[in-house]
Amino acid sequence: PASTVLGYPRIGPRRELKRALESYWAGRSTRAELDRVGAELRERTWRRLAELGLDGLPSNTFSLYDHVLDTAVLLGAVPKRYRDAADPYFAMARGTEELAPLRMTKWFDTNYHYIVPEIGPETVFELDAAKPLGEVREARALGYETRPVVVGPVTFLLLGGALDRLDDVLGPYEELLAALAAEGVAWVQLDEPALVGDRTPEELDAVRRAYERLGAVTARPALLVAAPYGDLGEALPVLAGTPVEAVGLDLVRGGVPAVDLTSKTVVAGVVSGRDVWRTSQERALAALAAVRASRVTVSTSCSLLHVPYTLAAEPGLDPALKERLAFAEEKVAEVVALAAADRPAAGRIPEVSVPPAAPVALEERGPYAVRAAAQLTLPPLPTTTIGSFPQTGELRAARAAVLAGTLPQADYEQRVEAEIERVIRLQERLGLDVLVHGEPERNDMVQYFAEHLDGFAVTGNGWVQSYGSRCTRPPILHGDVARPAPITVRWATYAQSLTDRPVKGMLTGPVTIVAWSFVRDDLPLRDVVFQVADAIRDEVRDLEAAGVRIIQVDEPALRELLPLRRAAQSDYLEWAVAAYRRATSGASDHTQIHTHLCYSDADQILAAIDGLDADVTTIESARSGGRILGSVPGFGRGLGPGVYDIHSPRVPAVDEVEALLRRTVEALPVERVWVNPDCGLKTRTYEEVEASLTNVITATRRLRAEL
Ligand code: THG
Ligand code: ZN
Repeated sequence: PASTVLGYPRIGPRRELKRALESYWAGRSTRAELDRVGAELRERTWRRLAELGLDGLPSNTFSLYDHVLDTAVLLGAVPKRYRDAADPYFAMARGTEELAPLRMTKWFDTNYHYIVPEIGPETVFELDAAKPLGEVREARALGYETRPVVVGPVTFLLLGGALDRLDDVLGPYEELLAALAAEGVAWVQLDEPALVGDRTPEELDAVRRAYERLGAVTARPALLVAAPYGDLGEALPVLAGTPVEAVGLDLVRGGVPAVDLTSKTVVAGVVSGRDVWRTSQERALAALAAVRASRVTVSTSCSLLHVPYTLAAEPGLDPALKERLAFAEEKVAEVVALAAADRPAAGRIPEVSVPPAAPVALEERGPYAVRAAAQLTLPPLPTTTIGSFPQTGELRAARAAVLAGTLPQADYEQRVEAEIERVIRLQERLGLDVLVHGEPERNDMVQYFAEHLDGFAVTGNGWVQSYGSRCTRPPILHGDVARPAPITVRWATYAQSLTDRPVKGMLTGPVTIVAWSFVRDDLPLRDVVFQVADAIRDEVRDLEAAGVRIIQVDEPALRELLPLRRAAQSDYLEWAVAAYRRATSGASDHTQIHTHLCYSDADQILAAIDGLDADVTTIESARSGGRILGSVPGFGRGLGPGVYDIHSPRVPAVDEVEALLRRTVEALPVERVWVNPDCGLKTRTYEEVEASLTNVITATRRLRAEL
């Protein structure tokens, strides 16, 4: 069979795009220089894919910021207010002095974030095909015929909350197909990941109408509708009934469908684009053999956007582990090899099933009322922060110098201590009630814990795009997790030694550590998360034993791992909550447990947040003034709805914070309200942080004076 991939990383093997973007944004380089870097990266990708022997090369998988934003531009969905900006594309992505950016949120159940299309009744869809046409021509000039990739109409509109505009948006899609055909393009790929979630009959009808209409375009490329991240379920027969020539199936997460596809090409995603493990040839070949289609093309389950470029850039990884791994280039090679291999006769796909670990009985903490009475006494409306303070360039440079061997570890630790002292003094001066040490020792919280736990490996260059120019280096969780020694205790106790005010211990929760890592697939995810929970549980106990009275265990990714299908959600939430309680229930009643959750779309998981049973929950909801959790029956514990948005450099006015706090204490019993920013302060400057927190404390004092 033929071979292809649904998409490819685009940040550059050495994050060339990140550098070029940040230099352009800072005014240090021109748009032409940025575009040149983009062109180089595209050329390099096509050349590499061709060298590796891949038949079907995708194009338009490159993006300067985000492919959903690219699709909005393609369709003319650029809100009016951005059109006069110096650079409307980046104005939408990042905002300007005058304009807030478009909203950004998580892409399905991944750690990638996309820009949410803003589609209103005033939106006029109008094709601007410059980018996909440009990439097709660019590749052709290099000698490559490509298959442009575009987000499909149903997914695009569902992401923008505007499926009712289907008839309007299909016009530009039809024109796009015609324009690509005129350019001599043979295939186009429309990505429809929204179809692997639960869809209503109306939404399925929209799928039918969309692909009937696009199929009816007289002169058009062949259509591949790709559905990454899961099983198409009831959407597959709908798609199969339309004139599309090919469907892309995720056969890693989804099963081989029983649906008869003998009139279609199946682009069989048998190589996972979501993990870093080598593909089992046996399983992949069996899946390929089981597909009933007129033609099968071997492919990845989704875009390779979610994995690093190549293992070749990881000389530091243990060779035995490396044997088990495949990054993007190695996965392309697997696709090519599978396409060349002989297909066995249709057989059963070998199951990998491991019995889940037996549940362990853990002692539970006392009821909230008992705990609250035993915990520290604080002033009403206690003020605190989420944990991180600005990461200075000096500290990042110092960490790099330790790695390079040019700075002794002891010198580095002294610098970390100096930074902790500065953060403690600042918080004392500002008048915060519950202090933090500021986390200067952590590059990324997940990376930091992974570096200190057994069972994880960290990469040197394994960058994966999170959003725009921002990347993370997900650790690889490959073995049994254990905590060989306390991790955070020395920094927490150092910070506490500097002040009489309580200092919170800061930990990351088990679900988040796993969600932001590449995880072994030979154990049920639940069991892996429980292993991490047990390591965190040990750390909680050690912090407590060292005299720390408040411990925060964050779970910002709790929502992210929520399965896309409702049927699987309650099981997930049950074990995710159990894992959190396993991590925290070793604390005695007099230790106050805090948690922090990012992202305001918490509505779907409110009961689970309640189930975490934390004494205090801080959550990103600067805009909803405590409405969210206050409205949950039974959410009777401490709550800190963020009083300002740290994602923007704007300093909130005292009156603004005061008004928000007033609304909060009207909605919630005042003795349960905490006052805090809505997220960590790591990406802000000290200047912004000082100004913002000063205003938060002034506002809090005004309210306190009335109590
Ligand atoms: N850590 C991890 N994943 C995350 C977040 C995180 N996913 C969700 C959310 N937070 C994503 N946000 C960011 C914010 C900033 C950065 C990355 C993801 C960032 N990264 C640095 C960069 O690209 O320059 C590199 C950081 C490093 O040195 O490790 O700024 O907090 N795992
Ligand atoms: Zn947060």
